[in-house]
Amino acid sequence: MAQQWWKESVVYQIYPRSFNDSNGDGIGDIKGITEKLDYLNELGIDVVWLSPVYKSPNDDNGYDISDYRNIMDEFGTMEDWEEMLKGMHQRGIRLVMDLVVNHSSDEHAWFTEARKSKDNPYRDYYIWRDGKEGLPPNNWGSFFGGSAWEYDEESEEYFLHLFSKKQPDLNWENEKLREEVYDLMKFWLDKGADGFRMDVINLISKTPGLPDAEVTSDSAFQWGGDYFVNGPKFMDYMIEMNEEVLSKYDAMTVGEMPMATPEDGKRYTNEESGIVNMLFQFEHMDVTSGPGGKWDQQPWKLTDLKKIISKWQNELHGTGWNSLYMENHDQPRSVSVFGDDQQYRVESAKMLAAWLHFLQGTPYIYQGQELGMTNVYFDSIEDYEDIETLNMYQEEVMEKGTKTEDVLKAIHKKGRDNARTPMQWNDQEHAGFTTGTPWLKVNENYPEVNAQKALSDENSIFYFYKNLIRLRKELPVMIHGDYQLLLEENENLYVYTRSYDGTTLLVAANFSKETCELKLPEILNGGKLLVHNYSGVANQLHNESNMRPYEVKVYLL
Ligand code: TEU
Ligand code: CA
Repeated sequence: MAQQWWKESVVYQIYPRSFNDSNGDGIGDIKGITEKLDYLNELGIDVVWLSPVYKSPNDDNGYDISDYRNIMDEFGTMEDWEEMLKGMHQRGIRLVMDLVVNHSSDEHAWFTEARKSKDNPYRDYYIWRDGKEGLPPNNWGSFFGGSAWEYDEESEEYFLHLFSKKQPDLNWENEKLREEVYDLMKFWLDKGADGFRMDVINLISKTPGLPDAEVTSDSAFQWGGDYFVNGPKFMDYMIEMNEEVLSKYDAMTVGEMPMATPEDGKRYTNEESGIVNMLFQFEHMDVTSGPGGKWDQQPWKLTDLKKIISKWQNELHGTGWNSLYMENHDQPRSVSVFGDDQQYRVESAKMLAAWLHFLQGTPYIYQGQELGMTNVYFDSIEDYEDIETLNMYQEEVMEKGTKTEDVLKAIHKKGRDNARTPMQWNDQEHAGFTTGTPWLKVNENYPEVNAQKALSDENSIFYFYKNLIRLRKELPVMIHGDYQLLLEENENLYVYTRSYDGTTLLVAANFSKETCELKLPEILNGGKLLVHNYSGVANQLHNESNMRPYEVKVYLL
């Protein structure tokens, strides 16, 4: 397969609101990022994906954009952005911006115009329909609870919003709207941005007629995904976007695609006919979800995770490409879900890091993951900020009468604020994130878990990541090797090999608190130890050995 810089890169995601506050207003900002560029450079990452910094009323923390070409006041100015970009480029770090164009904010000028009247020139930038006898146009539910439709009193029609009612969906059927999107993409690429992470990009095409969803629950609203996930014109729009914009730049693209299957991934990232370089799929994140969906978190099985990861690894090998992630601003902390955030926090954070970085694909590190930051367990709903969490709480406690305690438990497991607590820089007040009052409380484990401490300890999770990033530059097998799963049925050990050009990597990871026996085929012997998270590991691979709790060892054969 072709060599591409984005295959060889490691990406670091910044959620600006929670990263670093430079002026003491309690909110992270762009100058705060610039102050920390040396920290990122020390880690060795190649690309930053920056979550939205555009003007926004912050109904969904910047994922509701009211002006695509200007910076949110709380985050600073365009000059601050330019300075940040310069600082990144000086250090050889590329910048990927967040492109949120399935929807805008209802405070975007297009929407304030559109809602003025049915014949306003911007009306058709959004999706409007008549209600049905006092009810919404169809039965689709929104991702954030309730109907996906909101009635507009003034113009007497409903508009579609797959997310909050302050995030009206854009109408991609409209050629003018599409041109606007391509123009704003060019605007940022011309300013020097190096690519885009595309928010829920596979939801932009809706099936004409917007049919009712099948009724699968007794809730008032249903999952309408059949009529907007990978919709009928999705490919056409993306091909057009590639022709009009992306083909003219050396830009990296990653499409966030809920519900995408490996077959979809293969098609969308195909080297010749694909529409994005890589995608974010959700299958492995959903391995902990029960029949009730994301808030119904259940004990998970390693064999299920193996099936999912292996399917993606094998399906895309040689034809497409994928991103590798265990965390982002929407997901709980990986060490709390897939590792142990107590006794074995350090061991399990390192294990997860090595296990992920040796797979095929471009690895993503979410801010704080390199410190082993954990979930947060606030005991009152008052301390939470995320719209999805607050809407769900409202619905469950106020409307359905579910016990507060049970709802909080679900939030502790899966709430998005787990990832959004301020970055822990040091053991000073508010973890050094701000001199003011942080917009969201700091996790109380900051005296133990913080960057300053990590930087002064050569055995820290931080330096473990740094080493993985460095190895990627030295070992083509990490990028090009094929993938083979071993010990498929084992519920504690995840073992795989990667092979390329006469070199084989053997990765053995213990996902459990038990000490386990690792028995490998006899030919897997010798070589040399490359990565380990415990001391006293044999320098050469023996086909029979022990794996301590959350131990990981990687050999180069
Ligand atoms: O997320 C879309 C998405 O599918 C989910 O991860 C979503 O955040 C939620 O967990 C559904 O239950 C993207 C962004 O990453 C997210 O932050 C935004 O809220 C959302 O789109 C809308 O822009
Ligand atoms: Ca600030």
